Amino acid sequence: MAAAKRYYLTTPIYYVNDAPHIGHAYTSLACDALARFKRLDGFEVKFLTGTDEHGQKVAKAAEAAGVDPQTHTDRVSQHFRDLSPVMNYSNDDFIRTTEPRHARACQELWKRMKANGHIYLGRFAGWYAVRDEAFYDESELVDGKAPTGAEVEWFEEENYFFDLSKWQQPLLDFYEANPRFLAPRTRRNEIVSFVSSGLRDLSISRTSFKWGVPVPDDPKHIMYVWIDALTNYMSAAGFPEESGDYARFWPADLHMVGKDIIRFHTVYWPAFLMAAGLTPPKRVFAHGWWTNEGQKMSKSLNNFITPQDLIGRYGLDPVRYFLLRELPFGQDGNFSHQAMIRRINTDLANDLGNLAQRVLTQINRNCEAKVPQAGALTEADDRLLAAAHGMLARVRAEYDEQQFHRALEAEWEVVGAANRYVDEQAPWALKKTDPARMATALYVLAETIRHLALLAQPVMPQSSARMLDLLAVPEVARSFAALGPSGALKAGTPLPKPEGIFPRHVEDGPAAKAGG
Ligand code: ME8
Repeated sequence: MAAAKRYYLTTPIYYVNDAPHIGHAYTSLACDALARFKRLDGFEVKFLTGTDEHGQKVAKAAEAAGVDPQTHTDRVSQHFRDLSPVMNYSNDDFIRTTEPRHARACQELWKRMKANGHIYLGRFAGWYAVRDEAFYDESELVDGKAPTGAEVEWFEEENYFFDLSKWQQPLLDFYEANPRFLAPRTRRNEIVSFVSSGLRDLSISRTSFKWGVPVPDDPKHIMYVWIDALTNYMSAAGFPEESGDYARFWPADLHMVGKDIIRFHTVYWPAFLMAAGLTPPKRVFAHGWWTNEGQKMSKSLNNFITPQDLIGRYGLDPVRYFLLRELPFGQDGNFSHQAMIRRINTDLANDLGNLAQRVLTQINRNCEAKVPQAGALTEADDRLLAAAHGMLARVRAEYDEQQFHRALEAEWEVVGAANRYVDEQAPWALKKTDPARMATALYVLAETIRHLALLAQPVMPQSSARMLDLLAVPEVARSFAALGPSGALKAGTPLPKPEGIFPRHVEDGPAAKAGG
């Protein structure tokens, strides 16, 4: 039997200090599209997201809200859980770091690192930024603040340390031996140069507050929130149980993260795992940062875009499409309403929507609302069908590099080719003169639309499903196994009455003024 194809991918677990905004939604959306792609491509997928609930930052947010940390985390974590139905995420699990399965995994990881001689007790004195939950060297401070702009405070206490300084060479060897581990390339270079410049041992416990996982055999210490947080990827797989998901899914295929937390994922995390004698994940991809109409999104500017706002205004699938199409994945980019409307009206309404609408309406009118019968194929027919059949290989390669915008570009090249074909073949003009040729051209177009709809499913699940409904493609024929001639539409299949799927966005009312 062929080895099972499995794929385990994760989002960061989000801090429960605030409600989710479009930045959080973006990371999870990219993972959702990839998870859906892999399932359609025959993989058994585990797609994990969740919330990061310990540490000083969360404890302070609870204090500010005037509630105990558990009440606070229960409340805010729910907002992130509720995002799944709002954004139509298909995550298989949602982990909270306050769950018992998580504490157990953290303690086991700690014990293994300790048993292997990589944890020791010492005294820490240095600068700590609660907002980043990170330590900084004196030499890294800029005008008395962290390089990220976060406030730092002097911090001195007895802590457990991890011997990170010993992991410089093993990490460099690991990056060398695993060229796919860290992407995109610019981030890889950044991390290699950071590690090459030398690493210091890392303080990994706290005694000054209690909101965390207790250190095994020394419960006056709690674990540093990043050891705790990173371990979520294993606790959700059932570690340390050797059976079940852990055996089937570890090492994870992909941790998707924002560029702000790449150091934790590509330096600390593989070092912790190697120290515990465990296998690091296969890949970490760090994407870029969204700004809002040119400005950084922040609490002080109160300019966070929420997914709910966007969806209310533009609809879910157009928002999903825009976010993954507009930015080259990996780069920073700017959100603007103007760009959003342009994508909706051009790519979706004019290009794909109009193609489907024109073709399906003609089939409905001129082919008795049934899949037409194709006759002999011309060179132009063969060319368009070959483009449709060739999409999977290209799109798959782009998904495997997390280049979602390029995958969509490849699909829209075929949309463009199909629209040119409609204009050239002008099937509506053949109704009287050459109905057989008209039927063939409409069949070729319907087949092309079937391919486009199947491949658009990961990014726009609802709209693609409606397109496939209009082509009477049964549920069982919607995986990528149905791409190509083997799953071709059958002549004579009755089709439902066509309806528009991607309406143009027309600004009206006060939103128009706010939108710009
Ligand atoms: O860092 N643009 O959680 P967090 C794009 N708990 N992505 C953005 C963004 C923006 N403007 N703002 C946030 C933490 N993100 C830790 C993670 S993982 C073991 C622990 C996304 O709530 C991006 O993915 O601060 C970033 O890495 C993440 O939200 C940070 O979420």
